[in-house]
Amino acid sequence: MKRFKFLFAVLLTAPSLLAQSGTDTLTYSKQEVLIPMRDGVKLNTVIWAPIGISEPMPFLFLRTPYGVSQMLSPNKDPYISDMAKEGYIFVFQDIRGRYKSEGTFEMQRLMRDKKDPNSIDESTDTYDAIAWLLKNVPDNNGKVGMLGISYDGWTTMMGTIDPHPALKAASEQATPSDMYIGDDFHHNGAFRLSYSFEYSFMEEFSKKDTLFSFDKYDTYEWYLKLGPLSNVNEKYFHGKIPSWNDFVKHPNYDDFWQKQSMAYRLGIPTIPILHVAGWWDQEDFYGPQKAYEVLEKQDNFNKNFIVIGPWNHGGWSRGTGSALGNIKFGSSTAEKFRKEIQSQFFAYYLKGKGSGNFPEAITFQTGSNIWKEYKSWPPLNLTKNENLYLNSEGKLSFTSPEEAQGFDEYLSDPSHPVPYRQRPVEETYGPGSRWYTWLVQDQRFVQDRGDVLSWETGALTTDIEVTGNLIADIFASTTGTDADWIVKLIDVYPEVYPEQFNMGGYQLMIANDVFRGRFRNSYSNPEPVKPNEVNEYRIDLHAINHVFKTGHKIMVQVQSSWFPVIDRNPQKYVPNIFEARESDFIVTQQKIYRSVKYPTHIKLPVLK
Ligand code: PG9
Repeated sequence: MKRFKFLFAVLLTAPSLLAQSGTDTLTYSKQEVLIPMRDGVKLNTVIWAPIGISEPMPFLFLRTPYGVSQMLSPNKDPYISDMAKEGYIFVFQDIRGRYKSEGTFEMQRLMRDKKDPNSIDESTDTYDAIAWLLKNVPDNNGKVGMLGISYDGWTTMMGTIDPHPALKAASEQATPSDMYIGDDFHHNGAFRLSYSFEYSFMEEFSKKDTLFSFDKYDTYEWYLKLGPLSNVNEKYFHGKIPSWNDFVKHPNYDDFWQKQSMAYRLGIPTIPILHVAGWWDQEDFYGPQKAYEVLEKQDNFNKNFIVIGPWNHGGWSRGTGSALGNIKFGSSTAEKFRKEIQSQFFAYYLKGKGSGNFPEAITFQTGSNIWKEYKSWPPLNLTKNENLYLNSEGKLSFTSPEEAQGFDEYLSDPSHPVPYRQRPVEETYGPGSRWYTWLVQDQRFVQDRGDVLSWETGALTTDIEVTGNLIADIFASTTGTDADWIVKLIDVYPEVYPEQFNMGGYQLMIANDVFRGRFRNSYSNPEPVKPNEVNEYRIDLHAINHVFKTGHKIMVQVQSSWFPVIDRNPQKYVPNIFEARESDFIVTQQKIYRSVKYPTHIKLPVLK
């Protein structure tokens, strides 16, 4: 995540001093150096060292594609300022091919061939940088911690693979874990068009972040006019954006995506890792939970931890975290994370301070707005699965349907796709963008569309606490030969809500995801859907920890487009959607079943 783009630049020559006023802040010196890697490529690195401290200090190391020269002094950057007061040597590095570093950038570079002694990857770059720092930076205590958010979380994870022995702790925060299944570029095989288009251009057009220049403020309209995805290279990228070429070349879950995934890369954990995720992370919600899960299976020394809070992408690194959009949490959740969780984690493992008694999982339970601790994540034996069924007349209930033939239907028209957020859909990272809070937008903005179906419970007479993984079990048919199914689980606030008047009747998404029908049997070998055949789609809606409060209602919405964050499914099966022609996009009729034979439902882990 590019955290620093709104912060003003600090221009310094190396080395220099940054005087701080106040009694509880340290003074840091800044030095910018080029660190040679094993293949001779030099990586630009900024070192902020505390001045006038008598004991040797550990390093906190962050590696990023987003440019380190302009990053703020650690005691001015809210993400790390609490730790800056304690004293660390902060090291920020431009990864290969980005900003002032030499070499070539490769999006989430694959792992090196370990048989080739000259091969490199992000792990060897981390290793080489640490070796250099230990030798060349005075007054270090020989210990290194790594941290970072999103791409920088991913580089943190890469640093933990074959780690340098001095690497003693790491906190990956919102790392992507699988770009095909659940993170930035695809969800369940459905392509995240606007994000992937804009991000790949931003990173690969030049060495420095560059926003694509849209000729429309409302990119919904721009992407619609774009037409089939083949127009991207034909009209704009001309084959010059490597990641886009990879998207086109690898439409299915092949070796390329599998080898990128954490499941493929990670082995047995050898150092303590704190994973951090946000419930409303619009980019990498799946990633940190997956990385935690993969390592947890082999965590023999019990040092794999997870924290999940009420945040958007990186929301824990800035501000108080007492609200997200309209949603209030009643306390400063981000400040608590930085002061009481992140700082203490590194203080213990890098300085030996504190008890080291870290709970396995800490989550902020939404709805009730309280912090929880669990011995495992998701917790075992606390919940039982209860099914919430779609019923006739838009009703949702814990009773299964009795109708023999029940279904609801809508037309899905690729020339009039459902917007994923309220228009205008500003450029993702562009001025005035509401990208950052779209997951908490009031879903009433689409409820009246004929191609969005809703089912709702009555007002709840008791609180319902849901903790753990949700599955949507959808029975659906289409008149086409492919279809997308988007499922949203929504907390509907009471119509009159005196605690916060603008939340009256608010439809807050608690869980959601999209599934591309062609992948119902395999992500690697897609198959056409048979027109009018009823298929069962089991869609992972991921984990939640939420209390649906008394007086609220629960709602489920289903739709077949989410544009332009998800590309339009042509709805006529073509082997590669990136090569679909305009004429392949067809209007289809979708049916969602709610009958004895086909009881569409959401499986909820409800507190026993
Ligand atoms: N979500 C961004 C990203 C990470 C890794 C790969 C591609 C994109 C980020 O915020 O860094």
